[in-house]
Amino acid sequence: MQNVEIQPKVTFDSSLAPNSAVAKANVNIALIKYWGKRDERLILPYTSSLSLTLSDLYATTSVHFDESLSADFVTLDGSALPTDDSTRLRVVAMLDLVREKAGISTKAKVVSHNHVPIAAGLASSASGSAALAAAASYAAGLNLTPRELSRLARRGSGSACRSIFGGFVLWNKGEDDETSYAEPIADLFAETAEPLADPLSEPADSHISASLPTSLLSQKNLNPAMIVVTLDSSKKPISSRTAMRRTVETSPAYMPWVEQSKKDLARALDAIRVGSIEQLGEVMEQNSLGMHETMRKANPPVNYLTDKTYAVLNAVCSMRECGWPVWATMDAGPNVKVLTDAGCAARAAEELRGRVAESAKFTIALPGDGVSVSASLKQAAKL
Ligand code: 2P0
Repeated sequence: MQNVEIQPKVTFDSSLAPNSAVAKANVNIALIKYWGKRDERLILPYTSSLSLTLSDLYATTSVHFDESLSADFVTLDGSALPTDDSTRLRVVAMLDLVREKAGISTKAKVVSHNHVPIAAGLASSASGSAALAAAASYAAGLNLTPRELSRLARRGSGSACRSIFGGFVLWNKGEDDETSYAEPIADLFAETAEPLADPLSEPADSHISASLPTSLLSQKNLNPAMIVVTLDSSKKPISSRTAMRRTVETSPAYMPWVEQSKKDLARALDAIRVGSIEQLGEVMEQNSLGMHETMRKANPPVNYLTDKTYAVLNAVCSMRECGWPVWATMDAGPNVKVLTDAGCAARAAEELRGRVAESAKFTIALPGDGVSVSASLKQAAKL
């Protein structure tokens, strides 16, 4: 099977009317997780994280700054959001950041659509915040670089900074607002020159790119796919923002996980470098289980995983024992994402379906592109 061609960068179309823009951003799944902030206002994380942006699961957002508006007007999936709605307040906070940077006070109309089926059980905050940051900054005339755009998206929702880019993406935790941003692994691998002395040594904390080699770097042998196993698509009992805070404040397992996460990240980057899906899958699964362990030890405990989750996990493990290249990762919910090779994803999904007694929905997702801002999206997005 051929590698999937993806466009990791941001693409802009300069034919948009002044004051308005439409952006499309894909969801991303963390392979090495972001869990916990050391600065809540700036959304600076304790750990660097690594994700895969997925295709065909995305948000589209249009922003129009309009002098005739007396307040920001926000619609989500066709419904106008009430003034005190928490999602609307987060949108307005992002608009305020953009207005401050652009030196304007004009109110905006924001129209956003999730093209992530609710039944997929995937969080849409990353794609939604990334699309909003891209559309709003473009409409306000800010000529942001992709890195600046990633930093801006981070302020809306941490994981959104990764949805700015396509393919494998690294979020450097950084030290401050300026140094905490995501970048495509494809760039990282193309830019750096020095070989790694020891691929398992800890990466430089805030700037992992500095420790990555160029010459050996190739993603040729990796054709990743994600099988999304949706067990439950209802709203989570506790928001990830609240659960993260509680974990940082009360879980004795949290700081050890932060330390382990540095090693996991180095191992995952090395796996991508050498094209080993086995190594990537193993470290991804362990990192996710470790994150959930930190939550279980919080006070009071947070438990997103259910009996159904464990049933799928057991099936994944038993498939692996039979030689299938499948590894599981779970986020702030009971659903399971299974990393596999795209060449066998359809067969692996069928095999897994046969082994899981629970009723579940199976979706196969391939790597997707970075955010795009384009006039032609307007029609496609029905905005
Ligand atoms: C991640 N998650 O790395 C992790 C793994 C959930 C589990 O990022 O508070 O919506 O807006 O920064 O980005 C979900 O958290 O949280 C998340 P905020 P976000 O994908």
